[in-house]
Parts: sequence; C-alpha cells; structure tokens
Amino acid sequence: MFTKAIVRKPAHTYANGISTSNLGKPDYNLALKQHDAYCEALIKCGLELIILDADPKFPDSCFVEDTAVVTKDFGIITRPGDKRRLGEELAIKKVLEPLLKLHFIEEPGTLDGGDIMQANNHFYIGLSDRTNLQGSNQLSTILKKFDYEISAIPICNMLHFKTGINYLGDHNILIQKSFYYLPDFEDYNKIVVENNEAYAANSLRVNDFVIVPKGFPKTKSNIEKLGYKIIELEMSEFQKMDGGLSCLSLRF
Ligand code: CIR
Repeated sequence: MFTKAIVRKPAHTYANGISTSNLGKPDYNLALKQHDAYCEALIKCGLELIILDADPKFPDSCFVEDTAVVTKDFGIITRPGDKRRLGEELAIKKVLEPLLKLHFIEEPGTLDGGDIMQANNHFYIGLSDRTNLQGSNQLSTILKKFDYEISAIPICNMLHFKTGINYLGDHNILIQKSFYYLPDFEDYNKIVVENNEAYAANSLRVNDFVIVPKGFPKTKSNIEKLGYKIIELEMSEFQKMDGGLSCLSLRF
C-alpha cells in the first residue's frame, strides 16, 4: 500500500519541454486541469499528497517520477539522462531528505525513474537513451544491499521502459507487444497492449485502483476483467510531451 505521493504542478513554460510526440503544443491551462484531476485521483486512492510549486526553469519538472526511485524504506535520487532536466532532482532531494534515507546516482551515471519498474522484490531497469550502464550499475549496487533482485533490459524505440510495460500487482503485467517475448516476463500473467493503444501501457496501479488514460477501451476492459477498480483520466496534454500517468508522481 502506498500512503504518500509527491507531485509537482506544471510550470507556465511547460510547452517548452522535451517532446518527440508530434501531437502539437500542449494547452497549459488544460494541462493544469488535467493535473488537478490526477491529484484528485491519487487522493481517491488514499494517498496524502506533497504538492510542489511549479518551477518554470524546468519545463519538464512536473514529471517527477524521473528524479527519484522510492521505496517505503529509502530513496535514490537520480541523475536525469537529458541535460535539460539535470537539476530537477534537487527539489525532490529536499522533500525526501527528512522522510527517507537517501542514496544518489553519481556522474557519469545517468538514470531516469521512468526506466525503473518494481514488481515486488524485483527491480527491472530499462537501459535507454536516458539510463546508461553506469547509472544502472550504481542503482543495482544500492538495491542489492537491500536484497532486491535486479534485471537490466536494453530498450529501443521508446522513451522510457515504463512507456511500454507496467506491473499491476498480483502477478499481472501490462505489456506492449515489443516486450512480449522477453524471457524476463514469461512467468507473469501478461495483459497485452495492442499497438493502437500503446499509450495505455503506462497505466498505474495505486492501492485498490488502476488509473488508466482515457480513450483506450480495449486495455481498460482487459484491466477491468482482472477485477480492478478503474479510474480513467484524460491525459492529452501530458501525452503531447511524452509523459504518462506514472511520470506525474512519486509514490511510496
Ligand atoms: C521528457 O522527455 O523527459 C519529458 N518530456 C517526459 C518525461 C516522461 N517521464 C516518464 O515517462 N517517466
């Protein structure tokens, strides 16, 4: 069970952030509304929110997930893999410092939290354009001290690992077709996300609910069939900036 989440409001510079989506410029006011709805959804899931003010110096800073990896017992402050986002992690360090024992990814390591998926006592690390081998090795060294199992998986044609795969709990894993045959996931119950619903692979289990982006009926229905309660959220303005549901919070 999660009890807390850190979120950060989108800044007025949000539209200047990094994007490869070709979906057009986001509407800032709509992004704020969608962010409010996201916060309400987390509250409905039972979380107490720590809401950080927007930081216009960092247009992508609402995507807090990339700046840390958090568990109930400790946190790891990352070193974001795109230079334009380096420094976002400092505000998160400040918030987490009084709450958790912290560890740090250090130069030349880079690592984005979006590349890290936890499934019970196993952490899967996506090696991406953002998360390099040094970052992955540093994270592994820290996690092994706490007896976690680790797998590092190279990814391509995808921003982050969790763009394409997310653990729902109860042995259920939501998975895009490109990851389907990886031996690492053969023991899970795989819920395949069709290519035309690829964005919905970043659905998010929070306590009794699975939060699903609006507009992906097949994936929603497949998750519902597993017995989960669903919260659907419009995510258009975050999708435009390559962000998904998991990216907008750090849950612990
Ligand atoms: C970026 O390119 O870094 C942001 N525009 C999107 C980050 C999304 N974060 C995530 O998937 N964890």
